[in-house]
Amino acid sequence: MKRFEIAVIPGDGIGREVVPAGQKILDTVAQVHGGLRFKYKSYPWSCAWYLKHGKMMPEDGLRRIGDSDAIFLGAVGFPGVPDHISLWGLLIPIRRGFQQYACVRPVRLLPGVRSPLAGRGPKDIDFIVVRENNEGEYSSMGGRIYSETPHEVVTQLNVFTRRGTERIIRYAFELARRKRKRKVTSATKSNGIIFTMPFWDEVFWQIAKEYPGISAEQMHIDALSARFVTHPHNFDVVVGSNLFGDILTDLGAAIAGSIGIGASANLNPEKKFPSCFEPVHGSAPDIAGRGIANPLGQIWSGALMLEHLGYPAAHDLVLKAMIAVLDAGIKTPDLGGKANTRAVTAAVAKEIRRLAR
Ligand code: GGG
Repeated sequence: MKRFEIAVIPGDGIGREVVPAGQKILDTVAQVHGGLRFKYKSYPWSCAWYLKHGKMMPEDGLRRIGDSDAIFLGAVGFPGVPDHISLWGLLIPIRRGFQQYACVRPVRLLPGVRSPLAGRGPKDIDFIVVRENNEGEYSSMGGRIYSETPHEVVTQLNVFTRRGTERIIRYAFELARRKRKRKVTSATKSNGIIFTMPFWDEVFWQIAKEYPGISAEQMHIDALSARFVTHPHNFDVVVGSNLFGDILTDLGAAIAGSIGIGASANLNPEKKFPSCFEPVHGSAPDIAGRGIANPLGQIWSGALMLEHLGYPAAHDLVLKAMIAVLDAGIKTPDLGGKANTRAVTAAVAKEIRRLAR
């Protein structure tokens, strides 16, 4: 029996509703597999925790979860705590402290889901965005002087290291090779951003030479965003900086039907540290507590965790079950359905059991 210790951080808002759904599916997979068990340790770190303790997690938070096999996270952020406090107090320390430099986010229109793009079907939208996750525009370098005076000056430094840029671009090409994808598209903006982005382009083309079997292209982020809408079928793997990757994947989730489905893996590819699996969506305060959040983003993130832990067939099983449930019309309101979180989760679990028989 293989046992995995999972650090669970439900976080805020709908994170507290969809994380138990994801755990239920992981346990269902473990049951039908027979040789796999998950042991969870739950941590209450969140905005509510911040309001009590003045910080998002304890000083030794990373040490407490550092020995786990993976981290299963819901959503971070809630009204009452500024978003930069919650993000920099919890999510970013996890991503950086554990060198989770590759954020992998599949963009796939699943059968049974309608894209807002007219006439597009599952064959048209099926690609992966690789987001740099440790540096770039998400930097704490910069400052603010002469606050609240007419002379106020605010700067924010973008940080692109050679090591960080090379490793994320190489990761994207390696992923393309492993997944038998034909092309890697680089998100850039080297016409307007004159130091970091020409450097990003230079590294991209250097690394591209190492992969003669995979075609490469670069596109300015503005044009690339437009082409997600007009030509989504043209993409296989898209690699972008921290900010570009974040924005592109909200857009990606939207063209794939709903931000509620988008899944994400914050990976430490070397497996020296635990990786963290979380949906693309945030805490959705507008629907939190109503039991109608779409659990599929969290469930799919759990499937990515299974793949990372060495169980690709279990990943495929979860995806197959999700597709069957969507095809049967069992959907939450964000997808035009009437089912609640619990009903969708129960249907996926039932389908997993049926498929495994
Ligand atoms: N489930 C992920 C989550 O809560 N995300 C909130 C957010 O704003 N994330 C920004 C980011 O991923 O950089």
